[in-house]
Amino acid sequence: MLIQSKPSWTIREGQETPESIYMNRRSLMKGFAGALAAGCVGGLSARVFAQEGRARLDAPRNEAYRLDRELTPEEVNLTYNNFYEFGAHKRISGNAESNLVPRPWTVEIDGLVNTPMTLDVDELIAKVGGLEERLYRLRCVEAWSMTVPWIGFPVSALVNLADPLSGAKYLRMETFNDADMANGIRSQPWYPWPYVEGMSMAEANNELAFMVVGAYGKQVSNSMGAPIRLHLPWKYGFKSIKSIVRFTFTEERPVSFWEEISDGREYGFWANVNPEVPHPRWSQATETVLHTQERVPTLLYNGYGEQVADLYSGMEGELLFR
Ligand SMILES: Nc1nc2c(c(=O)[nH]1)N[C@H]1C(S)=C(S)[C@@H](COP(=O)(O)O)O[C@H]1N2
Ligand SMILES: [Mo]
Repeated sequence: MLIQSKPSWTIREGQETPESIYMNRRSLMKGFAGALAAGCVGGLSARVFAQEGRARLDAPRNEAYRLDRELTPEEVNLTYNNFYEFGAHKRISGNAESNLVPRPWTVEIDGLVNTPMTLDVDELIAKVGGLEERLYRLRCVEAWSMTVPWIGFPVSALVNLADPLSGAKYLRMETFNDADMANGIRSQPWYPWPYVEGMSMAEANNELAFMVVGAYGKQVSNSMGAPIRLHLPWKYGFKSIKSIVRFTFTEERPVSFWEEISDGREYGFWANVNPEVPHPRWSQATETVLHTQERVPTLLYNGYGEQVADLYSGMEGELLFR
């Protein structure tokens, strides 16, 4: 399924990524080395232990979704995040763990559907049927990548539950908008809160589109978007919206958070990964694998072209790759 890449990459860091990200990555790696040397009693490990309150989630692994790379260690995924509601930097996990309250959590399903509903996230999880684990890549637009053992259910199960009307062309999703829970909402009033994302109905019904409620055998952490977030592995990470409170089926294409901020110039609606289409300010040809610092080639559709390329046939005129 994924194209096997040979491990012949040279390590070149920081050249295409913004300086702040490079600096954060360096201090992260220094933090790990230090924690190991000191027998693991740094602030980083303390935060990881704080996560142990999350419930275990046992879900069978779906072997159709495998990786040709090793998994990113859990501590890295828990503590290196993009979640602007908690700040415009990578080290938001302490803030998110202390202040995001992921349960009880109400989710609304509305818009062009036969069955609008307001329900608790655990009720939603019960209604869609079984959970499964899938190993997926995550490629951030900032040219770093991770791999994650996500637990969740196909977005198509939510579509079936909502039973959309024929006029529904897009699924719009919205993150919570509570400045008491996330102080970045108040301190960064220039952003168009709440965080909004969207996908076409064809994308929502693609087998790869995944609603995430867990990772690493547990409920998903606050920092990674508890209690429910999206993962679209063939798109840049910003499409995979966290801590969703609302799913709206619409005829009109929604304008997503980063699309609105950049007026479509830097971040578009489709945002499919393509190594040959640079971001206006850096190349997308390669990516840094976060925990090893290896610089590896980026693959078209992040390696998932076989499953998704057909979604875009006939759409060549659109800005598909940023
Ligand atoms: N609500 C919300 N969702 C979000 C973001 C955000 O800032 N707010 N950041 C996005 C970006 S840019 C990326 S790369 C992924 C990061 O997910 P992770 O922190 O679990 O790796 O979340 C995406 N979802
Ligand atoms: Mo990202």
